[in-house]
Amino acid sequence: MSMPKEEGLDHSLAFLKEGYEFILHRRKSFQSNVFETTLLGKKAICLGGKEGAALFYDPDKFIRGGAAPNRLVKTLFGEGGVQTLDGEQHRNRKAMFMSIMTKTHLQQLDKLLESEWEKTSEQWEKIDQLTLYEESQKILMKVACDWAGVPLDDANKRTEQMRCLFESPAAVGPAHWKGRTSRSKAEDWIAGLVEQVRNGNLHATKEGALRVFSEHRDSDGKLLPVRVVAVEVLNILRPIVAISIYIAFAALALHQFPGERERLKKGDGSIRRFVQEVRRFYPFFPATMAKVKQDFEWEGYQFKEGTLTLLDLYGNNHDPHLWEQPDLFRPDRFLDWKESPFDFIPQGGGDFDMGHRCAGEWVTIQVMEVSVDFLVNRLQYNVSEQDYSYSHSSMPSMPKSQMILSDVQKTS
Ligand code: HEM
Ligand code: MYR
Repeated sequence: MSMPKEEGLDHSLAFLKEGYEFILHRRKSFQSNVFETTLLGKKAICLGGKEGAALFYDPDKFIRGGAAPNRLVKTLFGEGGVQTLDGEQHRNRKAMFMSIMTKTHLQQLDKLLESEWEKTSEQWEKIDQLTLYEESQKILMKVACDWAGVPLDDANKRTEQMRCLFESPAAVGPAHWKGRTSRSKAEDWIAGLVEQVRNGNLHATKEGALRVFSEHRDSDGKLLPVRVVAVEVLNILRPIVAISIYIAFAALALHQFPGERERLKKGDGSIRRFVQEVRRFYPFFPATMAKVKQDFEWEGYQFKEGTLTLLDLYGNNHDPHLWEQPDLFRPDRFLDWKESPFDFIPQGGGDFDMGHRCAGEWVTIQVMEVSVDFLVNRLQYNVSEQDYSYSHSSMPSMPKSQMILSDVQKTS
């Protein structure tokens, strides 16, 4: 049987224009969770739905090596990082990441974050207004470095480098190139620290990523190349700073759905539900990519070895077959959510240890919970008229005015 196929030479332009909704639009019009298109001159299969996600995360069917476009590897991912590994190498590397995600280590992160919010928001009382997106990045970078055992040499410069890494993958022209330069500078910085840890000149905390990754051994018992350790430490620092996008969206939701804010303030409904709905509702990571490992057949369709395949992360979070009225912001939907690893997948799906699901999903939820609690219960502020819109095509998306807050006061 032949797969539903979008005719025409190339659909990269439509992808740029329709952005987050590109795959879901076509899933709806083909009435199919699998279809074929052409992106960047190459045949690509798009998958969605719970079954599509389950298939995508079957390691016998798909591999990551060679799947991510160069512009993503050169900015967001880095070369030789966990995102690009398969099989035993991936299992070993992923275990390294998950080993730092213990309950006690996550509690330490919580404490660091709370105290940084405290300190910083005191400073905010002294200024007229601030941009939450930008200011929360400074908080997050400071906390991420403390947690990872990384001495932060120049906070502003390094925070900007992290921001460029996640803002640049889909950008064009200078903004994209700035991302590539930021990567090499940030890698140089961390590589220098890895060398100091290894030769005993820097005593980084025992549980932090810098020390754990510097001392980690692969399945052959060898230390990782210095550059690869740098890439992996950045795979902790960068995404923690990227949570600033979700914090800005959470502040937008608190502003645009004041009833939900009131409920949180009264303790009527958990912060967790609200945070989950922010992660479901707003566009962030559009789709993830893999390649067909070897020829196979699924639901009568042929998947040919080497074919690029995209999983519709945003689309599954907005799939009307999986969510009632998906385009409404309704945190209570999480009260009876059945916890499938394949429907709610803003940070990837499947299994943490065996698959490529985001290693930092718990960190993200926790950081958002602490931050939302602060915004709702610890601060008072005004949100003046500004552009609250956000694009469904520029990636990553964020509220256009980046959430400007004014007259911030701490509540006692
Ligand atoms: C992987 C999203 C935060 C570390 C991923 C993937 C997505 C994602 C979509 C790929 C899933 C796949 O390909 O199957 C996000 C979003 C975040 C976030 C939207 C919000 C800011 C974090 C944080 C950390 C982190 C805070 C670390 C503390 C990682 C790592 C991987 C990953 C190491 C690679 C996992 C692997 O390949 O096995 N993330 N993430 N992420 N994320 Fe996150
Ligand atoms: C991180 O790993 O730093 C967290 C998330 C950053 C997301 C940035 C999204 C950029 C758009 C990627 C385009 C993918 C094309 C399919």
